[in-house]
Amino acid sequence: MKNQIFSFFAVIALFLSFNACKPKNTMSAVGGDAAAKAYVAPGKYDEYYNFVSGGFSGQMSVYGLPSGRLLRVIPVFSVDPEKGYGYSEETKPMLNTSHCFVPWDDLHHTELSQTNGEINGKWVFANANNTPRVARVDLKTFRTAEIIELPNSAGNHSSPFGTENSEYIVAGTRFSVPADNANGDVPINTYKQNFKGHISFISIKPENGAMDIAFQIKTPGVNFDLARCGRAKSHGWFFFSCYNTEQANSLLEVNASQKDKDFVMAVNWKKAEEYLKAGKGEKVKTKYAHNVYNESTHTATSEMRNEVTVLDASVLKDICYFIPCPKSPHGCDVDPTGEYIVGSGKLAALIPVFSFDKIQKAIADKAFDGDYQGIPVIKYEAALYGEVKKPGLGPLHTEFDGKGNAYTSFFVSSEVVRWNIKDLKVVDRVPTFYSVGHLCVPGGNTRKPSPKYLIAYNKITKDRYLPTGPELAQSAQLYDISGDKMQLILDFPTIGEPHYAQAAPAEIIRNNGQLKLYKIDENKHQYAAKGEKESKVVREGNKVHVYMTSIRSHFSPDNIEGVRMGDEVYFHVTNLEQDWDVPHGFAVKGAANAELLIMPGETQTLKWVPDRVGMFPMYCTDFCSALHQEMQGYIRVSPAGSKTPLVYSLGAQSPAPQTSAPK
Ligand code: RUQ
Ligand code: CUA
Repeated sequence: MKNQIFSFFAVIALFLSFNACKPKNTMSAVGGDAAAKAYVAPGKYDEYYNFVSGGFSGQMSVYGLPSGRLLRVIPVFSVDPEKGYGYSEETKPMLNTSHCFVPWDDLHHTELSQTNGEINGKWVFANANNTPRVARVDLKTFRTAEIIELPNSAGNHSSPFGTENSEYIVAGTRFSVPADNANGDVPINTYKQNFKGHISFISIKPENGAMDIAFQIKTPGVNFDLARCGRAKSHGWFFFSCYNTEQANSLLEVNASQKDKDFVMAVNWKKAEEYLKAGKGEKVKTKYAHNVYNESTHTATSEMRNEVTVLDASVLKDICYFIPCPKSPHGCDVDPTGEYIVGSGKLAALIPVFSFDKIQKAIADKAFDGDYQGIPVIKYEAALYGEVKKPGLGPLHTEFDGKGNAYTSFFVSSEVVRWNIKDLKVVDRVPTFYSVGHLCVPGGNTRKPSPKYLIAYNKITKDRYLPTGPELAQSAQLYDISGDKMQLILDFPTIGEPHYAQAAPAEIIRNNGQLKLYKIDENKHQYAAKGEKESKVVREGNKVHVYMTSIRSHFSPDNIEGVRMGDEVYFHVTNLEQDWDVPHGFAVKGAANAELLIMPGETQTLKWVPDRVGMFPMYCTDFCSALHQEMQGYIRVSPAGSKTPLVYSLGAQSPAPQTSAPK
């Protein structure tokens, strides 16, 4: 034990000392022509969309590249008062889970949908790490369209990673835990007996992206970290990195760093599909939420599911194989040809590159080193193509340029290293000025990368920007990788901690049929008012429904009286505009949630429970015309039981006699 603790401290000391050696001459890092390379003139469009995870902010942000300009923040797993997401009655169900309404999560990875191994510009998927979920964002609207919760999982880190035709989005649990239908009330130190891993295969409907958990694979209890699909020749396979094969349940920084090698798990998902068809899956009771936003009713619904089909990898012997991989692997990346699988051991001094052909041969020859809890372990040498020697310290993630090069991030030595996949020689290295995490080459996870830029997303910030109190700006760095030497051309700050990001050529997304507005006559919202004539106020017991419209520059109605203490008021605001980019906002004094931001043709609802008698102004929050400041109104609140009649009006200097009969 003494020895182990010593080696543990030695490793930590190594980390700390490298961390501390910040590059000294940061000013000279950017050459004179760099600014021109990242410059996008005012009014000109960027070449790429970059979808960046927001980490603990729970959202995703969209940047233009090469400018690094922030174009949009897409709320996914966290409420967002800027857009009313999670606050409006229509979007609240999106954040429902089997636990309850969960307004926050930790979003680590983004994954663009693909056709034939190339980005198709339809959807971008994202994972919730804490309360395991996968979301689908529609790239016609840049909005979260669907969220599915993952049963039998905890810490959904190895997620969401897609197959070449988005047949599946795959998610591996970080924490192994007792399955949902097993007794979880067991001593924590019974990990080895009671804790299991689960990998979810979420099917994606090609027509509309609809998600469903097709099956899960049950594995021994380990931590799954990251994953990549096989592509081209290895299509039909999936590769996951796993650590804590020691199955420790405490002080993992020591106890899960014991073994020399952990595993990459190779999964034959085509085989799993066959077993599923043959009825080899077990239907298991559980509970998980499935939330869908309907674009014609402008309303999300949340449905609770109670069953999932599980294939047991220790019984169905030929769907999962373990490949030894040094040491606590993090990234597990597959090159554009599908032949090379790169494992990045955080504590390893080399990078192993596995060969898909050799893995297939090893399986055929049964070149196994026994098994790990019922899963065959392929001999390291039998799967290995070769090792990159002395590449750097703390390898994390690898991307590819499609020209035979791989790019690996090194957290400890703070650099990006370019190496040749065939001869495994280091070709170039460039400092990152931060402790770097993920990398992104546009299309770097596809058959056809677009190898002009590389972006490094940084973990531990150093002082590259003006200080902002105890917390410094999170950051990304952009490199030009088109030449022989990688060149840093831009730093840009990010929202939340960026983890993985993907980028796509702008044309693919710009021309995907972007939605400019919701057609008013296709609005099927239950409480839509499709013209001012339809605007009204209706009392149903203590619920008051305001069918309100907005158009430049007034609400209808804009005077409401007869609301009483004890009422719940629902403002259903329909934006009657039919021009691109003319949203209206809505806010009322004392509202305990957020504003609404309503797109042209859309209906959104704000629930408001008045807390006192008096006069409450409401107004439009989005500057919509020269008379935006005139876009306002009043609601009068009377005491409970008062006889003030319910009246509403527009343009009347005294209340119009449009009393609506109480129901
Ligand atoms: S990661 S810690 Cu993707 Cu390197 Cu989350
Ligand atoms: Cu509508 Cu400002």
